Amino acid sequence: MNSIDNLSINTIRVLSAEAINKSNSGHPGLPMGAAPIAHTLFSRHYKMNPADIKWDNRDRFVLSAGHGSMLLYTMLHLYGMGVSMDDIKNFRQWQSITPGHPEYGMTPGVETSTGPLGMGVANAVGMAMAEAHLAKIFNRPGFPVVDHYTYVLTGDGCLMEGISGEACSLAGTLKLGKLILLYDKNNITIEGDIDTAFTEDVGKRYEAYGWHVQHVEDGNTDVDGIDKAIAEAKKVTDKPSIIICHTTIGYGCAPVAGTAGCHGSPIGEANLKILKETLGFDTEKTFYVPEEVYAAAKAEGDKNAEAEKEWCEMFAKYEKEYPELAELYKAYKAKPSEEIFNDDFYSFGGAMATRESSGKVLNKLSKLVPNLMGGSADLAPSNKSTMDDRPYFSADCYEGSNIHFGIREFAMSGIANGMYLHGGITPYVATFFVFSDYLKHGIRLSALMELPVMYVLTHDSIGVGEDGPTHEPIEQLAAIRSIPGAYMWRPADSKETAAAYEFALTKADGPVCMALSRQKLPLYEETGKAALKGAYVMKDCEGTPEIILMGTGSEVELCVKAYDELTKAGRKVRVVSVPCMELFDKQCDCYKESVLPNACRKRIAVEAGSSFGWQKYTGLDGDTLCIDHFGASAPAGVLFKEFGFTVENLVAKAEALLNK
Ligand SMILES: Cc1ncc(C[n+]2csc(CCOP(=O)(O)OP(=O)(O)O)c2C)c(N)n1
Ligand SMILES: [Mg+2]
Repeated sequence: MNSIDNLSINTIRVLSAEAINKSNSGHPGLPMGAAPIAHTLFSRHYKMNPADIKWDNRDRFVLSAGHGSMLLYTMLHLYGMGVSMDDIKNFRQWQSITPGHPEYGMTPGVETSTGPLGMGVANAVGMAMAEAHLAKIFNRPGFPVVDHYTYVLTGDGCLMEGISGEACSLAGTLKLGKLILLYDKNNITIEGDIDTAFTEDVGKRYEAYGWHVQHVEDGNTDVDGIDKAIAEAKKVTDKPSIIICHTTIGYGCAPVAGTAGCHGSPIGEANLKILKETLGFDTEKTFYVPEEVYAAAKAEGDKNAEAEKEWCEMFAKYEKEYPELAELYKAYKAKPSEEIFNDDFYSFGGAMATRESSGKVLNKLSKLVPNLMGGSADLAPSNKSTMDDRPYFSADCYEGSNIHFGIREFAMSGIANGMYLHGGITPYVATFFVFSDYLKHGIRLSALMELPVMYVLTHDSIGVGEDGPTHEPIEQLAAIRSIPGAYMWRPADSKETAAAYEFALTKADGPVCMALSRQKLPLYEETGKAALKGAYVMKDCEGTPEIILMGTGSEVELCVKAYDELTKAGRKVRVVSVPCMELFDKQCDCYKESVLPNACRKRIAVEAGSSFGWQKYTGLDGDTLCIDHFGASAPAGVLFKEFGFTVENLVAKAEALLNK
């Protein structure tokens, strides 16, 4: 290690600890211990241009151990990537761009929101998959248009979490050679020594996943060792790499080093003084960065700016040599044109299950949206989630765009988020709706980051029948509806399903979750683009209705049949289809009033799921026909009948309400 390395690393340690002291909250242990890893990566390998942080061909860096955010902010500051010294001083404060954990969209240079341990690893796997796919599609001899590494830094916690195991197992199978995981192995987590809960040989586990495994025994000082390991990892092109760096949490400050105490508490003034003295810093200077540290970082940035310049020149030649590919490259980065959502897109043969409709839509889109990429957690035949005209993505076929995720729902969601974050890919994932709980945190992060990832969630109710309560979604609709920014669709027919896709691909600013039926549903005249309002009048009466029946998905059919009966009996009835509550809630007041007029307070919500949440539309004077228990195992028809989803029961409920 030369003196500038030493000075830079110690600057990272001191600045991070100092900012955390100032905010009186944060996690100093990781930045102090992992400073050599971050410094070596940034100063010798990480390809990015501070003047153009979003350069397509930059390396991606994910700090999966998001609690170590101050390490990332310090690096972004030193390398001139949009974080000022004032931002550092405002760590964790109201409206600062240096929040407690890295937040995508809030800080330039933050590639994904991290903090939920392990999730960043799945994001990184998604980014590496996107890179491999795009490279295969676009690169030509002499034109490495897409050619970058994805680095992810984890602690012990990320590698204990199941999601990282799921994602890394898949990454091994896919031989993602440009994925490099840097493991800050300090053997400490919040409760102390990892021996109490984590004794396996992680290296051997990763070897078994098919990864290239290296150790750096002295991660505290051996910059050349870390450098060599990264260089070595880059040379291994047919396996992802893990570099296990043995470090000391809180390195540099004897009273706290190696203890869990410095994981998540500021080290305090006295210890900061000790840290500065130990590392040879002037204790009188605060928030101090030596000029030569800035200068070295700037020199590195300038070198990278040159790399982007060369890339741009190469791309200009590529545009001449491969004009069609260059056009396609631009199309991959854009949203699809609204014109593709035409009558043909909305035309279907007749009655079918909405999972079937979704399969048909995906196959239409396959021809219209070239960057569509996705798949299922081993349920593709049931989810109807395969694009028939495209190959599967595999180590031998990175051009493929169907994905076998394996039975790994949670990683699948994190990978899809990573693919979207990479750019150039429109991702979708699929599984049974009931297992949305397995990947729910991925949906939450899609929503938090405003990523319009599509979640194809089939077998949406007790309609699954014989598989019984473990497979019958009940509370899942309410659960996803409760996530701010997520769009929960439950289409009544094929055309509403098509609308869900149109919305996802053109307007959505968050995940679009589609609950799709296993069983056949009718095809209605009234549906189609009307569904883009979230809720709309499907059947109506003269004047103000006496009662409104609101339904979603398969229960719209029940509402329509009950409407016929009640209308015959002289009642003034309206049916409202509610494919997406969140979208309806965003409409103007006058539209909402036109669908659910204040004057009609007798309203019944009909949905084969939890009644939770429907009260916002039914109010105090309405009623629900829902399911507030876990269902049962029997043929679907029997279950619907036994749980009251019959025309007679709905008509009786309506009459009771009308006569109240
Ligand atoms: C999914 C998840 N579970 C729990 C936490 C709370 N948590 C934050 S950091 C941490 C310990 C992490 O240990 P390690 O990764 O080794 O970091 P270090 O203590 O070495 O900084 C825990 C349990 C979290 N952020 N995410
Ligand atoms: Mg640790």
